[in-house]
Order: sequence, then C-alpha cells, then structure tokens
Amino acid sequence: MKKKLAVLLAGAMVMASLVGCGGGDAAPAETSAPAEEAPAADEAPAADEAPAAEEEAPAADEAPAADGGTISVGFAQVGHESDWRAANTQNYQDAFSEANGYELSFVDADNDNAVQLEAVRNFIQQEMDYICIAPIETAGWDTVLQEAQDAGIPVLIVDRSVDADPSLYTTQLGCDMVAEGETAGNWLAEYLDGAEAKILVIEGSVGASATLGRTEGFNNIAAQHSEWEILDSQSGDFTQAGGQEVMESFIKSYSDFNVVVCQNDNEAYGAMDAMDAAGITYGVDGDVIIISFDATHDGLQYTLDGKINCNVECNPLQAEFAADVIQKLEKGEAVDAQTIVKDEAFVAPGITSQYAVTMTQEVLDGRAY
Ligand code: GZL
Ligand code: ZN
Repeated sequence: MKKKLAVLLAGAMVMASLVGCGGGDAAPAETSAPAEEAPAADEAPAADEAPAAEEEAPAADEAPAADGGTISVGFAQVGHESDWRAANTQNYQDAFSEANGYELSFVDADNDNAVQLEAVRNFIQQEMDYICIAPIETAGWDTVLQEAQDAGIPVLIVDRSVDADPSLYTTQLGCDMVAEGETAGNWLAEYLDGAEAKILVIEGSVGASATLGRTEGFNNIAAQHSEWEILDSQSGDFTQAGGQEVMESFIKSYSDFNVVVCQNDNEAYGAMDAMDAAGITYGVDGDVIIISFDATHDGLQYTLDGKINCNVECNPLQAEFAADVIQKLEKGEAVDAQTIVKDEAFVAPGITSQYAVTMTQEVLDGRAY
C-alpha cells in the first residue's frame, strides 16, 4: 500500500511535468545507456519510511517484504523470435534481479497478441508496482492501458511503441526505427552512387513498430531515387525461418534483383541460406547487396566477413533505462515521456561511409552483445 500511494503521487507529477512542457510533447531525451543505475540495496526505498496511513493493518501475508524495498515489475516480452530479443530479455533479467531490489514477473508472449494482453491483465490483477510492455503490435492497447492506469500501476512501453493516447502510459523507450530505416537508405544511396537498384525487402513482424518504422524510413529515402525500384516487400516475422521462406519465394518470382533489405539479422541468415541454395552470390564480392538490422554479434561477424554489406544497429541493452525510470518514480521524481536509445550502423571492410563504422575485429570484440 505504501508503494502504491507513492507511485500514484509520482504519476501525478509525471502528468504535471508533461503538461508543464506543452502537454506531452516534451522533446525526447537523446541518451545512451545510463551507467548501471539499478539501485544498490541501500538505494531502494528506505524500509523505515513511515508507511502511508492505512484504513486497516495489512493482513499478515500482505505485510510489505522484510526489506520493504522489493519492487515488483511485470514484463510482457514480445517473444523469443530473434537473437536481438534474447539479448534484450537477458538484459532485463539481469537488471531487474532480486539482488537489485526487484521481483520480476516475466512473460514471453511468443509473438501472440492475445497472450501478451492476458499477461498484462494478470499483472494488474497481481497488483504489480510497475508493468513493462514490449508490444508485439502497435494497435489494440488503449483498453488495457486504461485498466492499468485505473489500477494506479505505471506502465513503461519498452523497445517498441504503441498507437495509444500517451497519457495512458508513463514513458516510452527504445530505438528510433524510422531513423534506422533512413540510415539504411542513405547508406545504400552512398554505396550505389547513382547506380540502379532492384530491391527486395524482407519485413519484420506485421504491425510491429520496428517493421513500420524501418519500412517508412527506408521508403523515405527510396522516394528520392527514381533509379531504385522496390520489387516486393513481405514479412519474414523477424525469424530465420521466415527470412528463408520469403527469400525462396522471391527467388522464384524475381531474377534481376541486386539488393535485399532484411529487417533483422535472423531474417538475413535465412535469406543467405536461400541464396546459397540457389547459387546466388551476395555481400561485397557477390551480385546481391545485403542490408540487415540489429547488429547482433553474429550479424556483425557476417558483416566483418563481407557477407552483409551494411548492418544497422538497434541496441537491445535497454533495461537500465527502464530501471532508471522506475527509480525516479519511486523517489517521486518526474521522468521523460520518451527516451530514444542511440544506435549506429556498421559496414563491411573495404567500405567507408559517412553513415556507418567500417567493421574490424576490434569493433566486433568490443561489442557488448
Ligand atoms: C527492435 C526489435 C526488433 C528487432 C528484432 O527494437 O523490436 O524485434 O529488430 C526483434 O530482432 O524481433
Ligand atoms: Zn539516386
């Protein structure tokens, strides 16, 4: 009960600070991952804080945890579709550990919207202190976000974004997917230098903000190049199997393509398998340019090996941002309505670019995931 009251007050402050700077259009904070700010035990809310006045003493089993500081967090994760997702999940489990003062309830929604919505409703029932949602799709969130708000539980929208009234959730944090798509397009224009392009796109999961953003960003640049033609664009669902399946169907339908844009590394691995099977060469020494997203370790190994020409990063190590928001709310401090996680891009050896870092073994060895 103590925590709930404190959070309610903080929530009010968040709304106040948003209204103060123009009603929620606070410029998003550009930031890179904060130093590990998860609270040391002594930073968690002091157990000796006078508990808020309560109508009745909590039943024995409702007494706050012995240390008084454990913060319960429900996390409804997209699924386990990609290496990026695995790194993101591990990062949350590491950051929201018991040692850091948290009790994490984690649900892997396996890319199923109904499962994800049910997980959030269960978190509300269980009266979590906070709920984090990495939304599979942007649509369909208003009702359950209203339910969480009515229950006084702050919601953090993480990794991806939702098509919902921003006043229904406390903050959104993640990468700028449109910018990632534009980086890919700008790099391609620089690399082609006016040459023609016949482009196939293997999109991410249908309705995901990562898919919508990367597609929009890339198309913003493609629209500037009449010498480019996007032959087709299909969803590979961010998986290797999906990437292979879509690439196999593309190979059956198109014979003159010279660029394949894969909206994540796992789709790129599947596309490479399909092109290998069809005897199609790719990469810096091949006939087909591959652009990928995520810049996971294996994706950057392929980039270092010259198999992927350009790999646009989306940093999965975002849990520290979420912990930072929760710690601020615990202290009744205002939080940013949006935090954009910075990312960069990488290109194969031999390529120099104003938009990307040229891969070397040291760059690969220095990666955190
Ligand atoms: C991007 C993230 C995407 C990754 C995929 O922030 O939502 O989802 O690009 C993952 O690997 O499936
Ligand atoms: Zn052009």
